[in-house]
Amino acid sequence: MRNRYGIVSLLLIVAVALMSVMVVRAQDPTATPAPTATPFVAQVGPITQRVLDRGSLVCGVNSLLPGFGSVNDAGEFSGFDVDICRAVAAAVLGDANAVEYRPITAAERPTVLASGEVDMISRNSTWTLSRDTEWGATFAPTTFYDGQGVMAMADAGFVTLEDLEGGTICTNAGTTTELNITDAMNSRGLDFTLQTFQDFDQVMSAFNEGRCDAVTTDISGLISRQATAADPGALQIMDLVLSKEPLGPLSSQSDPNFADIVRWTINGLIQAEEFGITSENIDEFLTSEDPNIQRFLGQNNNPSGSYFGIANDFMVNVIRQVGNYGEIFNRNLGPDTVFGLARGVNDLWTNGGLLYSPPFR
Ligand SMILES: N[C@@H](CCC(=O)N[C@@H](CS)C(=O)NCC(=O)O)C(=O)O
Repeated sequence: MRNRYGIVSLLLIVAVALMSVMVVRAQDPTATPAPTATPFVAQVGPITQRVLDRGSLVCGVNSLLPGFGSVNDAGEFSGFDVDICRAVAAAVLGDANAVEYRPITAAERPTVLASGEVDMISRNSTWTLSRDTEWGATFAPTTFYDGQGVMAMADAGFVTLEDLEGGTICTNAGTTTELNITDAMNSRGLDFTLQTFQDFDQVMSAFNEGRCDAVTTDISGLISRQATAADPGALQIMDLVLSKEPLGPLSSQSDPNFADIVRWTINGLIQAEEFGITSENIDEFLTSEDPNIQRFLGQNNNPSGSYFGIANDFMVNVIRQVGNYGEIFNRNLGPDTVFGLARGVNDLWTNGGLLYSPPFR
């Protein structure tokens, strides 16, 4: 009994002591104020600002990879990676056509990113640890999950890497491809000669002249080259996947605001497909009662693009002018194109693929 009174009195003493400290603090003008939530104010970064000032986005692209990035005789660029540049221009400037394309080789990527010659790169680029750090890059979410393959003449009848022992394999310089093929051959104890060229046109010329027994690069690149060759049936993509090649856009890590815009534009393309919002039906969704869709499209005073200091309804511009991820894929690479690619792993997570957007909230 006595013990219980003791505990109660001790608790009372502690409570009174705590209250007096709180009263003293409340009266003391020098005491640190209790933290209160300050409203978030978006800071537009230097790359976003220069895009806004210039009125156009400078995008580093491939000009030699039909389906992903190529240029026609009229100087017009098109392809899956090119559409990603267009989506970012629509997000920042409200105009998907406000893009200056800068064709770059694989090896030029780190230099043009560091010099600020381009605002971003969308050029079949693999996200790796060393590039993320050494290049001072921020990679956006992967837009195309790929792997490295090998292509040879169909009549050579090559099936495994062992069939290439002692041969010459060709690829382009400054790529993940060089290291992957070297690892794959060395780990099997297979001798070979690696010959690299500045770009893939040169690789294919050497191959067609019989100076390479096989060429190696991303499977998407091989499919592109095979589909646009004079005689596609003469070429054979071997049934091998040598590596993981998660391809996507990148920008300089010096501007996290711009990198966020690129990141959420890609997420938005994926999310739009998941919601079933397309360039054709976007207007019907503007009056949607669904709070998730209102937030996504920045309707009904819900913040969206305002988080980055750009148009609050940035995703409306993107979807209306460029379409959702599925539209971009199908237009450039899908069953109705010469490439005839199936979605495979590049499908939404809800269809068994790897594409998954974090929530817009
Ligand atoms: N994804 C790899 C390879 C990228 C690459 O350069 N691929 C070749 C073949 S698909 C290419 O784009 N060639 C065209 C060129 O070099 O201009 C990387 O990021 O290093």
